[in-house]
Amino acid sequence: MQDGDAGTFVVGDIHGHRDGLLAALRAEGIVDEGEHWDAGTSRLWFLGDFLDRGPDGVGVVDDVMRLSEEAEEAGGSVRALLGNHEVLALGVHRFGGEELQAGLGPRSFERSWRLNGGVDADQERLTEEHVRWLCELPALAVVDDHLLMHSDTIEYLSWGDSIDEINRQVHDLLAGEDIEAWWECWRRLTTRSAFRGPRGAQIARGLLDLLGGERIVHGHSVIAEYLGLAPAEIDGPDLYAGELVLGIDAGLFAGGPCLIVRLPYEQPE
Ligand SMILES: [Mn+2]
Repeated sequence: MQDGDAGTFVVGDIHGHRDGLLAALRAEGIVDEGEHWDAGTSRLWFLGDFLDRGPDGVGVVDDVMRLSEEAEEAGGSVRALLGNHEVLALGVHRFGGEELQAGLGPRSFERSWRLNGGVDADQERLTEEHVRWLCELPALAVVDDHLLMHSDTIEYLSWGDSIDEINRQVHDLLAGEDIEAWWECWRRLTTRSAFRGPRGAQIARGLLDLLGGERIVHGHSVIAEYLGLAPAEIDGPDLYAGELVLGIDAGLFAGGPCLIVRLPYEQPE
């Protein structure tokens, strides 16, 4: 990539599909044939969900950690948000099959992780360095007037009413050993579809007014399911809710493409 092409890019849920990610980054000119950062001063944001559902979640985390170092040396950046599957897999790493107390029948991180595409090889290969890096990921960020979030939910607001406060609360709970707080984090980040439906635009507007940014960009919810299509039929992100919200998860794990979206996104004619 020529440095005049530098920009801000976002990519959604990789879910262990390392080959699909690297192929998409090569096609966009963000990495070279040797899979090294080739995007100069560009900025690349991952919206979380590196782990589970696919063969090589830890390999994806390794790539993102490596690319963030390479990008920084080139004057660019690679950053990432926390996804619900990071909380789930880290919850298994920390609490294993420990049962939660109150509730509706037996619950543990291990049981939920198994039901949600957990991959044994990821647990075996998670190092303390990975765990530290993942636990430091922010839940939310505003970049170039875009509010970046993993999940299309307003449950983030249960941790605070500013990005700094929400990120601090999530960071602190992941630094702690309170299994109930961890579980609430997983549960909240697993909710979705807050900006769909007749009140979607109004809810998105309220969230932007509170947290900042002019447009929400999220992953987590596979576009094809809202459009009544198969994931393989998707070829771009989904701009909806009065153009206030951009969904970028095209369902790589389910046979969809790995979308790498340049911001600001402009809807094709
Ligand atoms: Mn997710």
